Amino acid sequence: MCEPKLARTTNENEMTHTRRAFIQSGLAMSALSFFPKAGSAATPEFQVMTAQSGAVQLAPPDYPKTEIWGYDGKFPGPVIRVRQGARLQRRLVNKLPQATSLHWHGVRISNAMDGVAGLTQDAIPTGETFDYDFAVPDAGTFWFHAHNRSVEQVARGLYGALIVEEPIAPDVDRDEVLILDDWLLNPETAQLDPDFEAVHDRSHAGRRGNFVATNGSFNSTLNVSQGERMRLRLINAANARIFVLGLSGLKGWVMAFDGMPLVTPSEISEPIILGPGQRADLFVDVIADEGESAHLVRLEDGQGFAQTEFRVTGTLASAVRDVPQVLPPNPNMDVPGLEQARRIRLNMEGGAMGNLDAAILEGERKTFRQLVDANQFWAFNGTVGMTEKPLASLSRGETARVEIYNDTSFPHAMHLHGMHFREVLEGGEVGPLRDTLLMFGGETREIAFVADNPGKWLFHCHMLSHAASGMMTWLEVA
Ligand SMILES: [Cu+2]
Repeated sequence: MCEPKLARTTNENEMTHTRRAFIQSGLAMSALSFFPKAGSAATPEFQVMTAQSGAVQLAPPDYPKTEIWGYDGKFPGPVIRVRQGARLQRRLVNKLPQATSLHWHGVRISNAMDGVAGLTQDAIPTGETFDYDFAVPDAGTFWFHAHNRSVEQVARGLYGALIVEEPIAPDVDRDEVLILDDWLLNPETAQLDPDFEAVHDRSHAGRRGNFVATNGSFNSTLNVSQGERMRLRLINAANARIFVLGLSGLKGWVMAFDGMPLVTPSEISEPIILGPGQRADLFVDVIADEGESAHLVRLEDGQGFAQTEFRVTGTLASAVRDVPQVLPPNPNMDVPGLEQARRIRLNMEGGAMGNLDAAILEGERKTFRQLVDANQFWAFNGTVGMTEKPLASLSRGETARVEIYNDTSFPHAMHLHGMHFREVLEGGEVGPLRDTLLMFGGETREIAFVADNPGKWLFHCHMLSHAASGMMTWLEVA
């Protein structure tokens, strides 16, 4: 696909949220709270969000618009910003031609609001609504996306960023949400490839796009000043693409992964790898000179591509700034009790070039050849897809350790709903608190978490073609 210059489109995602604007909006909100609206104790009025089709100019202007599905028909979807601890209420109206549901990825939410069709709620039929209503316990970068026929609905654009603000705004000059995605577009028509169940995608690395974008823009560009400190909220919303990212003209620190602050900011000296569903919060200082450009660089096949360009059009401060203060921790970030923890084993099997000879599909043993005929390719512990019984039934408050063996030839991004986990590293150390673990072929890794959130929690590969063809299980906490 050719790449002529496309004028930068403005959208909600590219709005600058300065420290001053944030403080002002905070003041306005606290002033308002002295004057409650009459009748506010009555049935809450949910803000409506409508899942519907739309058309956006994704490809360069000489191509037609791309038909998408989006929240309120838009892409990128709305950026929802709320304060930590706030209650979030949205009435989802389904105007899609198929049933849907809405998952709040990474939010340690009550189970009934988790939005997993078939596990925590029924899919919302066309023309119907569902009220999502929950408190947001953690500050950080989260996102929301469809969770029924995800492999199609997320690929069509049904997602958006959920930003939960810390009580005291961190010391940055601006705050930018950068949603990274790839689209599989027909190079003639710029329309989405409608084969969401392609055998090759399901059996190999998932549905990968030929058109990579940030916030829906293939030439995402922001004007910045030298010396500016930006918070970049990176969200990998792709069905299967692993983003490997570097910086040029920027000095940066990773402040948080998957919404959860790191204990110490880690200066970025090597590429940041984000699997599908994963997020990273970076603080970056613009060090490129005025008149030059800095970049968020996508590294691929030994080459660098501009994922987002930062044009340096002014100078804010020439002095080098101090290492940023850590972000305040969220509640309940510890994972104690590793020694006595319940041990669970998860073998990931299948796929092309794999070792799976046979597995259980819908209660019956099938050969790999029979699985292929059913367009199913992956198994967890010898079973394809969801089972009647959970992978484990945990007591509330219990610590669990899951040892995961990726006995396949492909990477997988394992996402646990409802609770974050820490990786158990060699020597008993633990890694950062996360909700999605990217695992490469042949690896054995172990995660640990406190089962403190009751309910039925999905545990699946976030490469959505893999989830649709076998890589899904669940845990019960009671
Ligand atoms: Cu996978």
